[in-house]
Amino acid sequence: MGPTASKAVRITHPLDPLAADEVTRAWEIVHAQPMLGDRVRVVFIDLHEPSKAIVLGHRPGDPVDRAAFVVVMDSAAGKTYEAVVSLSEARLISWRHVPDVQPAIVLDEFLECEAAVRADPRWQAAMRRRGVTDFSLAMVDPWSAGHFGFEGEDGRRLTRTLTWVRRSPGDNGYARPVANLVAVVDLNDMRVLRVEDEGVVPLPPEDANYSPDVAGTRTDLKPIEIRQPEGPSFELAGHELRWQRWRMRLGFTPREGLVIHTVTYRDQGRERPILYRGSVVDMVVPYGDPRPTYFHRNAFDVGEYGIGTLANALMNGCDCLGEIRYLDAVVNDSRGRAVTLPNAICVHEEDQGILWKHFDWRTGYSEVRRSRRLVVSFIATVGNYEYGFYWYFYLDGTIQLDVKLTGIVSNGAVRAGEKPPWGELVAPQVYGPIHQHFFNVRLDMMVDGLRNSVYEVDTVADPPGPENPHRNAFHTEATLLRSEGEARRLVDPLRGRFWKVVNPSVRNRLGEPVGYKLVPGENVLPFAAPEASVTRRAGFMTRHLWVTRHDPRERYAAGDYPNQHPGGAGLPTYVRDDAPLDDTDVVLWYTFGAHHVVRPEDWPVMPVVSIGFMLKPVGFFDRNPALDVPRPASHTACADGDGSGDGGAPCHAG
Ligand SMILES: [Cu+2]
Repeated sequence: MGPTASKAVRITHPLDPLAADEVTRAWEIVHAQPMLGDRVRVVFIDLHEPSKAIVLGHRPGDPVDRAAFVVVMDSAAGKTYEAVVSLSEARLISWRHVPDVQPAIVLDEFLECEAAVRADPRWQAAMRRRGVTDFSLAMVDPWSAGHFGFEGEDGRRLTRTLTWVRRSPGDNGYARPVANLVAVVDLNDMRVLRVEDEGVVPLPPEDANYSPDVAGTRTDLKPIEIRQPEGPSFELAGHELRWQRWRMRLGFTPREGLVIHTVTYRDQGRERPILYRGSVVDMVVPYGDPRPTYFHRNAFDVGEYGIGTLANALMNGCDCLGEIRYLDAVVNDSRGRAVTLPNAICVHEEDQGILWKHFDWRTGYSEVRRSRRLVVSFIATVGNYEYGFYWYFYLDGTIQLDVKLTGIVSNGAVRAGEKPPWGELVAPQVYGPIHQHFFNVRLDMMVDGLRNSVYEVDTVADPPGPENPHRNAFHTEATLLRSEGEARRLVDPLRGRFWKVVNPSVRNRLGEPVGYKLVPGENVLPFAAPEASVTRRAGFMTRHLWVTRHDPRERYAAGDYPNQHPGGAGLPTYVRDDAPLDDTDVVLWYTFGAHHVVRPEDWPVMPVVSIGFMLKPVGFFDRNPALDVPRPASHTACADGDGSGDGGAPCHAG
């Protein structure tokens, strides 16, 4: 990855992500600020999103006013600044110093930090004690430092680095964790402050490579081909994506990666809004081992590293089958240059089994339809882990987000015969501590308009009594979440709990307000105590659902600057004013946690684990909106399509 020449892209919509030349121009304007010294690092250059009124009022051909939001560090002064730049007028709109924060760690810092640690004599001595003399084979990962109140750390920009060793330059170095060794680095001075060595543990004996020449290739898997001879059913025009009744815009930011904007579904000639903006706005991975080199592992991969900047170029290996269209993503580097990540966003369609079916066993009449989904995805590599973010749109109005976790588990070395209580062995003398991955997705809803209300719906058993003589009765109870304080909720699968976003002013043909429900998937709560640093810093993970009244300044679940933040920022602060929520512009923030008890089968590369949730229409449509999906090609061969009951064989397509 490197800076690319800026090429002019025609901007047609206020939500188009910044083009390369816009990133360059934004930095040219900010760079001219006299307050900045010579040593600066640009953290994020992002679209400064216009107001909803401007976006929703935009008509094709209207002029587009463009602005960028820039976060920049003066490394020499240890100061962080935020700028808003008008690209249309080529001028600075605002400029402010943000005191006492540490922005995300940028890619250059990764590389410079590794070089600084490798060159440090104290770290070198510790490596020699472990029998390692070729320091070029060491991989030094700059784990975010967290906030533990240690003396001398306040106000410094820090990482706590962990070391692994390759056997040779192409080797998987994560096979050989260096136990008990942490180098604490000041990133502004790019200097190793101290090296903590808790004692030598031998390097694990085995390699963990996974290329075909090591792992072999099975030969009995016959090809599967997905053919779409007439091309895909979607249309991608710039960043606007249309598929079936769906229409949306695709965005991308260096911090969040993929953003889904202005999702609508065309229903009986009406274009009906559902979601104004959706993205994964933060995540955190708390680890359960209390010992040195482990306790501080709680990476906020979105807010502390900028997961968009770490997106894979899918030209170098894509998991999608069929007719694929890609979008490049433009991010910035630490010098303020535009970096184009080729093929960062993948768009394609997938067959998804059966959509609906009924066989009339009296008449032999059968109808069946196949489900298909539109997939919009990107994959990011954060050190040892991969995260794939997959948005799915279905023919029946369902939206789904799946996060796919893969890559290499974070690990440590143990002595032969030793097994720590806080995790599992994955290979001889390699240990994977128990941990969790909490994601938070921000869903700025607009179900048939901006004014919505949110209900929690539980199923409860009726009490015994004359109304319930057979004691079988149960029913749902919907509770309006009246304020931000009330709307801090937990999942409850034993009550069949879901949350429903309705538009009280729009009714379906049955007289009920139209709605979409958030259906939780697998979930869990954190095990770190309320007083633990990570719990304070990632307050969002203590509740599965948060609802806020829309405020354009409230964008990130763990706050604007989670790196080294002492805690309390983000959602716990956003809801402190307990704003009323009924019939207003609401934002849902859903936290979902993957609980990872590491397995030997996760080694050396972990098979994908999926976690996510669905948004499903509930009284949004008057009936199943997918009745008109055409029959599968094989249908007529097996169904008695005329309904005469004269003996067509039942169809088992699928
Ligand atoms: Cu994991």
